[in-house]
Amino acid sequence: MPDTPDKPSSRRAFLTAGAAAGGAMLTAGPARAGDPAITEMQPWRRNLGDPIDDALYGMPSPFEADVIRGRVEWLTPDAYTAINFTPLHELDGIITPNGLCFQRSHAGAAQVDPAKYRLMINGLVERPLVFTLQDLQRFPRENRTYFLECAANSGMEWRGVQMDGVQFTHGMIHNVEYTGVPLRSLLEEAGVKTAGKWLLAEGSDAAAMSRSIPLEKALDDCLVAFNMNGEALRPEQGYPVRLVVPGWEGNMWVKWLRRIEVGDKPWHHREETSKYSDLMADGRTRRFTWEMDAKSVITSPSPQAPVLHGKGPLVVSGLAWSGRGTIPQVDITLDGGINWVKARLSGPSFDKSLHRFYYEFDWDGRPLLLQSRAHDSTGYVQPTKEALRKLRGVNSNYHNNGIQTWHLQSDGRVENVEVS
Ligand SMILES: Nc1nc2c(c(=O)[nH]1)N[C@H]1C(S)=C(S)[C@@H](COP(=O)(O)O)O[C@H]1N2
Ligand SMILES: [Mo]
Repeated sequence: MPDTPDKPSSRRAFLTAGAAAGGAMLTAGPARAGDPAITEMQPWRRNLGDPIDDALYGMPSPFEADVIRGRVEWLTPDAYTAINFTPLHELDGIITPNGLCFQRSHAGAAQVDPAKYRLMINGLVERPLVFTLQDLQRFPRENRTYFLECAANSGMEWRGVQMDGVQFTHGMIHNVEYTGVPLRSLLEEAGVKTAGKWLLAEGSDAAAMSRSIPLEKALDDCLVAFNMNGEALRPEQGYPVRLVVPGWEGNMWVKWLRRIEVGDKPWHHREETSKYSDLMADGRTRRFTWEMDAKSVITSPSPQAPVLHGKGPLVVSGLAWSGRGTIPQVDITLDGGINWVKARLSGPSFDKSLHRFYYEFDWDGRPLLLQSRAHDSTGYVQPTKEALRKLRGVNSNYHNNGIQTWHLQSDGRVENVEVS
């Protein structure tokens, strides 16, 4: 096994070791005489760049044009009841750029006029209220970074390997800094009656998405959010206002939020009965499985991010998260789960947010079975797919947080596989 990442070799150590071994481990090449990338005058040195007003809303470099959300045509009936996936293999750090956040919508992305936006709170309240967007923005607001994961993320893998990239096995997730008002503040304004124990959150899109949420969660950490990563929500993420339900399945994060009804029991609507419930092997159904269990995945190398540089220093990069807290530890194995070492976490460790991990080592070019395993702050450890199937059978498409295996081949290509 390579050295444990608890004491990762520094860049300097790489270079010294490389020099000792005759340069074999250097990551940088020697200066080659006549390299045209150095000797030739490139157009960007010879000519002026683009006028600064050419991009009043900035776009990525044209060389990054293939870093985009992805569709799986056979997965959903049409382009309105559909999903596209976050290109996790192209990203680093913990924040998902707004233009790359996966979208799951049941009736397309509503285009809501903010001047006509209204949020109603009704039901078991002292004072039924209607808020405009401006009204919401006069409450004290908070900034919080949370992941949103669809309960169906990795659902296509329940019965075995299916998708050939981390974008499609794990890309129904994004991680965003939200600005919003605690739902608690709005409920206090309306005055929840003693009998009020549940909320119905309803969207104003043509799908009229609606979910029951226990009052306890609403009072704890839910946000009525209007900004993502600093700017206004994108239309596909619920502009101008969406509900943020930290750590809980994405379906409950109602977009284009129009109404919150307070009641004394859950409503048992479609998305919490026939959908987003987990059919077990014995025919019974797990319901109200709101919390997202701890999970992790290596984003690079992965099938869409093969190793192109050959053997030598290799950076393994990945993501870990838990709907119940933070991620104090991620383990890595190179041999399909026989030996485990600790990964190196880098970046902020926010509650119910993505965490970024790395593992650096010298790859000798031999085939590897790469896996990552998350531990969360409650002590829970991410299970194998085998253990999950034993517990829950294979009827469900939801809440698959099993350990992912990537087979790194000698030529650098990577395959989605399972080990048993
Ligand atoms: N109003 C409304 N809210 C909605 C949905 C929808 O179709 N309509 N889809 C839900 C589902 S199933 C998920 S997984 C998340 C997806 O959020 P995103 O589009 O920002 O990724 O939004 C949820 N909120
Ligand atoms: Mo979802």
